Amino acid sequence: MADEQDVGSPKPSAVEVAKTASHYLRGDIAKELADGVPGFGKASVQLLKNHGTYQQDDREARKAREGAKSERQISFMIRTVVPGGKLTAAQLLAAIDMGDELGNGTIRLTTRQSIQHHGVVKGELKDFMRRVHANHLTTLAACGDVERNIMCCPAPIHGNPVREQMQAKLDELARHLAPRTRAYYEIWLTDPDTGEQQRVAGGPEVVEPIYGPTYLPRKFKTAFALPEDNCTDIYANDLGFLVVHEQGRILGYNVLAGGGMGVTPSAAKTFPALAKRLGFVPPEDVLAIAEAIVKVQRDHGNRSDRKVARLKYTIHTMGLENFRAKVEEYFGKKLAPCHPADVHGFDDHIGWFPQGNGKHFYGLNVENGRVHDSGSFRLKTALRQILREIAPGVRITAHQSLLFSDLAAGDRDRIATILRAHGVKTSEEISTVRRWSMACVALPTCGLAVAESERVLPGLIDSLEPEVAKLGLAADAFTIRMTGCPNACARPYNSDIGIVGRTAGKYTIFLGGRLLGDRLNEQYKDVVPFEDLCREITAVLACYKAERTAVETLGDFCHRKGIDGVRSWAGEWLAGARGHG
Ligand code: SRM
Ligand code: SF4
Repeated sequence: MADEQDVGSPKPSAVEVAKTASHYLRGDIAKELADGVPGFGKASVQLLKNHGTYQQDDREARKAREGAKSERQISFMIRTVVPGGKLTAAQLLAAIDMGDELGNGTIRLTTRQSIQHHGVVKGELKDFMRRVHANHLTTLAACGDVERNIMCCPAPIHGNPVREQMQAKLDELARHLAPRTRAYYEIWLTDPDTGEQQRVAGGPEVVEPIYGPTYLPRKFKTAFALPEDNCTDIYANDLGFLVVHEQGRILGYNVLAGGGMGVTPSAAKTFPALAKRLGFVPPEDVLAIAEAIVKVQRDHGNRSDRKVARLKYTIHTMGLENFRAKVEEYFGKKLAPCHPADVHGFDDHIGWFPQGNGKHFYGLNVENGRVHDSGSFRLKTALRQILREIAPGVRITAHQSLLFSDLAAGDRDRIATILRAHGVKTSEEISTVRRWSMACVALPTCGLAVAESERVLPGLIDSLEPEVAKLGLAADAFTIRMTGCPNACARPYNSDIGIVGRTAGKYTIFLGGRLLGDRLNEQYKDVVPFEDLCREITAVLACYKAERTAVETLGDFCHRKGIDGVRSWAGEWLAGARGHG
């Protein structure tokens, strides 16, 4: 079965064929789960994504075994849905335990506020899903051709009705767009002894009132954000709800549609896109407009070529006006024009803040979202202690980090003491450049990676830190986002500096996006060896330092000066012609 590669064929892609035949995502998963071999067949591998799991093999282990021609060492990545990133201390503790007992001993906080586990073997998948369910979470629709984990600003600020109502709306929408299939409960949550399901959806048979039997043509992502705080990167989502508020009251939401980052450089028809401003809805219409847009994508998205099946391509093909008209038809009324409100701020919520009810919250920067113990760095053990002894509320940010809420004043020192005792820097002790950096998973687990990301970005930041300090830019906030391939899981195409894997050990550098996430960056240099990245970026920063205006951010400066202008200035700097090379 050719999976996501079908090009331009009018016949449905192989994934569509598998979904159609699956009877609401059942397929042969249950049968193959019990067949005693380490992996699943091709159709099941595709269907399993909708259940939140990817069949993978450790690519390094495979390489090491190549001579022996042994079988692939198959294991599974499992993603858990965490709407708005909101968890309890007990839930995060349980997730850490599951990583130790059934996974590879780590957990990964993702760029969409959810949790990934790696290295779960087939024989333990069912146990894993049952434990996720017992932890009051699910993996259903964490991946696959459905609405994914919906993002929302996680700041746990009390007494702010705008934030509270936005977060409540997210919960409502997440429930509304969740798949209804009972397949998940049948396959994963049926008691092996009694045959009883842990939870049974109502009704005699599965009906997917929103998705229908073939679900969506491709993944679908939604985020909520505030104009003054776009920490969820709303413009990178298929669907965005930007809160419009005045005097502590939500007037409604600007609806944004058609954002997405992934590209296939060899396919010119693919492109990253920022979401387009579609219209304005009052709060009571959020569910209906979301459903209308999802259904337009369901009925008009490309089901033969998965490379151009995301909503951004549907809009591109239909044209924005035709798309809006079609959405209005499904919505049953005209959309009001967008309110002028737009994003103008961004807060990663890292550090110590009052939360509005006499308590505080603390944002802990987790480098690239990886929770692990390694040598003297024991973040996982430190987290266990914080979660057990202080039992804070927990939020995952869209920047792969953690917020602890409901803290008393004295908890600040307790947390710092626990972190330091485990070799973990507090958020106040890390550099600004590290704080605003983010990398995708990439090697060794991601089957699409062409270059390293998570494992090499910390080293790159180590080398950049002294250069940034020498230039006097240590306090400047700019985003550095790295990915191991152009699929762009760390959203590199709207960052100040994007570093995208091109081939083993080589990267493309992009410049000119910005913290606000409302502008795409442009290619600056291609096929740059990893070992040259620090020098290349330092040259750009030197240019910024020399020629910026007093108020300009790095991205705004690169955008104003132009990529060619930066390239030529930095080239002279690198050649020593500007005295620092
Ligand atoms: Fe992603 C595929 C990891 C956020 C765009 N992404 C993958 C897979 C499942 C690889 C695969 O298909 O075999 C990666 C799993 C690797 C592993 O071993 O864990 C993977 N994506 C991730 C995560 C874990 C990166 C991270 O470091 O946090 C993020 C999980 C989010 C979540 O919790 O749901 C993750 N992926 C994103 C984002 C960012 C976002 O959504 O805000 C994007 C760009 C936005 C977008 O969707 O356009 C993103 N991932 C992709 C794409 C390209 C999609 C496209 O339309 O071109 C793929 C490949 C695909 O779908 O064919 C992909
Ligand atoms: Fe894998 Fe590419 Fe996504 Fe990184 S960007 S996790 S390498 S698919």
